[in-house]
Amino acid sequence: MAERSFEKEMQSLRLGEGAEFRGEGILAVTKALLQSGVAYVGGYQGAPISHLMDVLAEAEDILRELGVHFEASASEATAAAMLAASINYPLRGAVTWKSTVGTNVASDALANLASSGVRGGALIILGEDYGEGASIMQERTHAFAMKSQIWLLDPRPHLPEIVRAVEQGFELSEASNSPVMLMLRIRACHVYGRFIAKNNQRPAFSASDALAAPSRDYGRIILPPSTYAQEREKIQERFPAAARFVAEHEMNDVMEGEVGEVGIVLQGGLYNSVLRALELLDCADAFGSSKIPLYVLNVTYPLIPEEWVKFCSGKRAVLVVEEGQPEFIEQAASQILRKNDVSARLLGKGVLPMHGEYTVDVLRKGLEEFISNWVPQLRATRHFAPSREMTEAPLVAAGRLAALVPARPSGLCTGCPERPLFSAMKLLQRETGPLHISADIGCHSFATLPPFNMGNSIMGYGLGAAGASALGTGGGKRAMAVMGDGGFWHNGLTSGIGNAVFNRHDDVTVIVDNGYSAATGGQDIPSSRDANEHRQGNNRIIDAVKGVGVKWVRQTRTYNMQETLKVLREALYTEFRGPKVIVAEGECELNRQRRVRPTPMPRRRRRAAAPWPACPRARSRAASPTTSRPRPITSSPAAAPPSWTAISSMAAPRRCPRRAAPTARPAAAVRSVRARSN
Ligand SMILES: Cc1ncc(C[n+]2csc(CCOP(=O)(O)OP(=O)(O)O)c2C)c(N)n1
Ligand code: SF4
Repeated sequence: MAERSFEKEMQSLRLGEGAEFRGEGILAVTKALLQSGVAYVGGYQGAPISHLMDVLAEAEDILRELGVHFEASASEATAAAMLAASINYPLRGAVTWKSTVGTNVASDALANLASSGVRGGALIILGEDYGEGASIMQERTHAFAMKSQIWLLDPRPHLPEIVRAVEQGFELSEASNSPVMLMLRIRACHVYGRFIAKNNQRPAFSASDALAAPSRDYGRIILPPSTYAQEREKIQERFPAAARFVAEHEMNDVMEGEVGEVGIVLQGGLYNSVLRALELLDCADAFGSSKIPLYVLNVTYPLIPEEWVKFCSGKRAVLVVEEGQPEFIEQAASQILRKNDVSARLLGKGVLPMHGEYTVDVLRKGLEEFISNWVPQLRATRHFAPSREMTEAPLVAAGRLAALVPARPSGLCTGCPERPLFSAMKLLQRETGPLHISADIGCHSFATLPPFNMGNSIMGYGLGAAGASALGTGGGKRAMAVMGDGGFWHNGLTSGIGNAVFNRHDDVTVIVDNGYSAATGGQDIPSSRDANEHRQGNNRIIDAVKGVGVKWVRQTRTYNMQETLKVLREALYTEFRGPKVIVAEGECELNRQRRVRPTPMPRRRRRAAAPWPACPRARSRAASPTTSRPRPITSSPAAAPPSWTAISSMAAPRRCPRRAAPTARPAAAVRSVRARSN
């Protein structure tokens, strides 16, 4: 269940030639894919492209009308492998995920794809989660692009530019037989704007065309000796073809300025912030006219030496604005300029910080230093309008704000089913002393923060159980691991649970079964109880766990803390040797509110939601017999998995019958964690 409905916006995806499209960057990407004759699309949710997956899922009817195949992939590796269809056939395909984490997961398939080369355009749309507000370790996609020779687009955050990047991305891919990455920063994903639409196109070649006449070429398979030829092809043919395409189609922008002696080279994605910083220094206006010449790299890999030489020749100094480290572009630029005897002084890191997001404030400081040192005449003529400085000054100084407003660290929503689970784990440690807990990615990772303060490490999505591997057989106190249901299906079933069985671990894994990929906005996963009509949901976690050989499995309701505590205690002290898995059920409260409250969300597309009895007494009468005991899963489970309503009636905590029905409660009472952008 996606966080919000895009039903209204869906209409704009049908706009035809000449109509004006207005909307968010993410939606523009979807429209551009349809205009480009894409044949198949896949991906995995994660900020800042979760909305793209939501939009695509909601646009599934439109995609089908056009003959476009869409998949909510099982993982980023699955999505990347999907691009194999473009190796042998002129099929255009696009996939999307959060980078760099998703790119890490996908990199095996990506490296093989880049070696094989593609016939049909292969576009990888990446949500670059770097900087303030990012939710992952701070790294750059640039390194992946260079190591596998995948071209990297970083367009200006401006809708016509984003659309152009999608359309030209496919063409570039086909012209150079290489995959292309389209990097979208958080601001680019959510920027609003407009562009003139074109007609949507059915794919020129379809999957059925491919299946009717399968094409096979050993030269495209990543085994020797093909791989040696592919490596040569990459360098001798594909790289020059890409550089030629970028130059001939003027994918990068040069903006002339008043002063010819200096220049600024910047990543396209930083254009809006650089322009604003220059404006604050009175060196540009809000409409894009800069006194200092700009060379905007909408393509950051490959770089085009001739363009650099042309832009830098005759200049005394050039500043490279490149966010993050290492300074790949600056290093390459210094080589280009040195080899071509261009004497312009190259500046970059040092004037600007080596790490962290280049916010307008950071850029303004760096640009001010650059301008003062190299074109002081611009400073001498500048006159800051006092009103402008006032606008940028914080309303309340940061120090005072800290004293006035209590810090609000991330935390689980009010009413979150994971709260009682972690409370039980905390109570358990009063008896056992501190336990080693290997944590995972998802809402549950916020248990590492107050008030729970538990979780010793996080190794990646779905890797909670694997993160406890080295401690899994030690004897004595048992290690514990936590894993979300999303992470479980993404890879945890094999990397964690299957591995624990195979290696005879003796540890305990708690799988948090809240029914959704909750932290990313509530997308459906294979065990979602009411997955939409295009997906096969309700695949039970306990069945999968037993299927890979776990003998000790228990289920508990998180809201029933006594039951949960009992199961946890049993798992830690049982004589049973082998991995122990506890499936802790409790529907994500935020998504539950969306499910039960009356809402204009397009329900018709979903399977009929389970009825929600207005009165808790009626609910308990309707429910199957309640038990206050942990339910060992030793025999075959019931044929039909229970709905959320039925589950939430089992062993539910007693509640006052006079309490208002959930539908009457304002949904706003539950604070969204989506703002934390996972
Ligand atoms: C490799 C990777 N892919 C995607 C993400 C984005 N992401 C962060 S949290 C999350 C969903 C977690 O779902 P689940 O495991 O069910 O935990 P929940 O949030 O529901 O508690 C995803 C997909 C990521 N961090 N890493
Ligand atoms: S989104 Fe759902 S699972 Fe996540 S903290 Fe909120 S209620 Fe809990």
